Order: sequence, then C-alpha cells, then structure tokens
Amino acid sequence: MSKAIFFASDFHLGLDTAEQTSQEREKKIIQWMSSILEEAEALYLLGDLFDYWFEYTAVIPKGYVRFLAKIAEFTDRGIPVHVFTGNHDMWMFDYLVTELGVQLHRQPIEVTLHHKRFLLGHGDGLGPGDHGYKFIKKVFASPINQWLYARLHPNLGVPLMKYFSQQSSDKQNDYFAGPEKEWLTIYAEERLRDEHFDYFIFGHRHLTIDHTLSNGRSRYLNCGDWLSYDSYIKYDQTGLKLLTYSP
Ligand SMILES: [Mn+2]
Repeated sequence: MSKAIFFASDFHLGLDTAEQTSQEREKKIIQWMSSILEEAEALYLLGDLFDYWFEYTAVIPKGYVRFLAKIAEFTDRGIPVHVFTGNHDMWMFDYLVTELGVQLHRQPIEVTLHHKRFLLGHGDGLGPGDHGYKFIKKVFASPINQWLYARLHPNLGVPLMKYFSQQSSDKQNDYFAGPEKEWLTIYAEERLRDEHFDYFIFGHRHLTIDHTLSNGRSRYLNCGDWLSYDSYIKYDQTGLKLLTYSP
C-alpha cells in the first residue's frame, strides 16, 4: 500500500480549557486533516470528537462547521471516514451519516486492514470495573430516554448536555498504570485468549500508549487526545506508528 490509514480520537470540540479554546483546537485538527488528506486511504475517528452532543430530529448543536466541512472533504473524495461514538458524544444519530457520508459505529468493530486484524473502538466501558459508568451508559443508550430527552427544548437540552459532559471525567491516571491495572490492556488480553488480533486501537484514555501484549506480537495502542498530545496513529507499509502533529 502506498497510502496510509489514520486514527485519532478525543478532540473534545466544544470544551475550552485554560490552555486552549475549542476553536483553537478545531483549527489545529483541521490543519492536521488537511496535511494527511492526499495520503489518506481511510480515516478512523475513535470517539469523543465532541465534548457534548445531542442531536434532535431537526436540530444539532451550533458550531464546528469547519471541522464538519473538513470531514466532508474526505468523504467527497471517496475517502471513507469512520466515526465512533464516545462517552461524550454517544447521542449522535444520523446527521453525520446523511450529511457527511461517514460510517458511524456505536460499538467496537473488528476489521482486517491490509492483512492485519484490528479491533477498534472508543474504549469506554470495556474491561473490568467502572460499574457506575456502565450503568449510566445503559440509561443514556435507552431509546425511551433519548426520546424523552429530545422533548427538552434545545436551549435547555444542549446546555444540560454540556453540564452532564463536564461531570463525566475520562481521566484515570495520567500515566500508564501497568498492564494488570489498565482496563483496556486487560480487555485486549482477554480478547486474545479467544481469537487473534494484531492491533487493538482505542481512545478514551487521554494518554498515548503503544503496549506490546503478552503474546509478544499483538499491540494495544491508544490514540491519546488533542487536549494534551495532538497525537494520531498512522498505518502504512512500514507498520503502525504513534505520531504527534506539529504544524
Ligand atoms: Mn474523551
């Protein structure tokens, strides 16, 4: 393959931090997307693209037009864009699918890319522990709850979603806690007992990780985020690399 497949996650658009506004982050992400456009064979965005999101039948949250347009630039050229829902933006429905032509995934997927087996997902709620979150995820994933929420006027519903989002912290330790403590490492090891995967790629952890699993050849990589790392993963004929974008 002469082209490359790219993976990134956790843009958290809509979140202003002390260091950086959402619009500054959006600009940087768009520059990165432009820089890979010619080379990209496919783009996988592994969740939490938006810090909060709620999609009504006829209304979406304001903003992000440049980012959305950049996604359209990929799909209009026939470059597949896969968007995974994360714990911050699980209430995405069909807008990105119908308007931008992305492929939306609500669950981890298993794919073969250039003869290697990949398991891809946002990574929330996988592995042991985190029972509180797993419960909340069920509540939020229920169609009746989503229908009820959609009855709220957007002037209330969207700010309330922003509030909920701020209550949901993704951060565990800001260092790799060791293979026996990291949920996603444990999850990957468990999956490997039943079937072979070459690569597990997740987001959610807000930490760049490239960890060789106990079989000595499969790897678990984490995309990191664009709050602290500006990181992404590139897969080409030389293999899989965790990289940092600098303009
Ligand atoms: Mn996140």
